[in-house]
Amino acid sequence: MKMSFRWYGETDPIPLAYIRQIPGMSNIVSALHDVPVGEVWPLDRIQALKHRIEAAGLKFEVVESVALHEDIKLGKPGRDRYIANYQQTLRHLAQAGIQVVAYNFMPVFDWTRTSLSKTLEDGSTCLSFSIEDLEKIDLDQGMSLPGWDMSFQPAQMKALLAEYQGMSVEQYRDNLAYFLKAVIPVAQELQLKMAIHPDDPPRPLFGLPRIVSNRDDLARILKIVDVPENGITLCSGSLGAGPQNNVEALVREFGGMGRIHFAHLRNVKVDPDGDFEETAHLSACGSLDMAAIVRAYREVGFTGHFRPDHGRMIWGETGKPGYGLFDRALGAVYLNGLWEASAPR
Ligand SMILES: [Mn+2]
Repeated sequence: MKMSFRWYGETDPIPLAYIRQIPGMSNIVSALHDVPVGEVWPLDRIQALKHRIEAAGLKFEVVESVALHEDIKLGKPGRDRYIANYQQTLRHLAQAGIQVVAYNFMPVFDWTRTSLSKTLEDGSTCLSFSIEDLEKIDLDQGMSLPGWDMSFQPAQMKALLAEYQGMSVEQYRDNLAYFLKAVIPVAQELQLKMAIHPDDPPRPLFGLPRIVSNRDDLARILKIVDVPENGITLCSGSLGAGPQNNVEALVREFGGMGRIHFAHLRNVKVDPDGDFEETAHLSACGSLDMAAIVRAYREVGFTGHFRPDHGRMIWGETGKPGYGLFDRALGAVYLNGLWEASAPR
């Protein structure tokens, strides 16, 4: 297991030097956040980012994310050009020594929350999701959350949502299959591992199709192109927010197949109705048994990257919600402890 930390590049308020001081931290997960979605990532810029990270004493082996242009998700004629660009980006990433590429296939919205600063009992704040609040969101006003791979103006979003009108789950699955059949062979050639991130949260939103929300969805996706390079970013917090999902069992099943290429680890406190809040990583703070999940990774022989996922805001820190230094650092240390304790004696 290699411990990693997401860093948003030069605009991230957290210095790499601080990340380097987290015990056991070896890797940075990042992306070229300023390249418009759908365009090719220039090789020299990927290399510059890598050198910057390496100069801080860290490694850059995992990219999160290379976002997909909506034309690919919608199955529009323009998708072939964007898929060709995607393939070229993968070639550049492989040339720069990247090993894993995370991406998602959520329509329009990346991860969705209804609050970015819900106050917990201890005075810290966290990201949270409430169905009641979701129903109050007026999409005509547009919507954007910090940390999304893309953002939309209200008019743009309205047009995009209209394009998804009537898109069935089956059609949407076909669009993912079309993408995978074009991209996975290239990844194979390059020895790059593709890792799809589950829907966050794993439930229907705004009537849009959702196809990466549970065990059967993941199994179906792996079968579309049944090679090791077609894999998963197993996000405990995303999948764990769905009462239908047993994260430990998912780690054992898909990790046992060697198909989990990247592990996001965080805890969530989930209500039976599907509302949830993101808690500290500790098992006692949320609904997930983090020790059992980490032990499952250990027992399936996981050799990929862990990263502490979203953290709370604590100790007066300000910054990108979910992506502060302090709580994610505590998460990394805790996860390292669980990993160490799960070693065979
Ligand atoms: Mn995640």
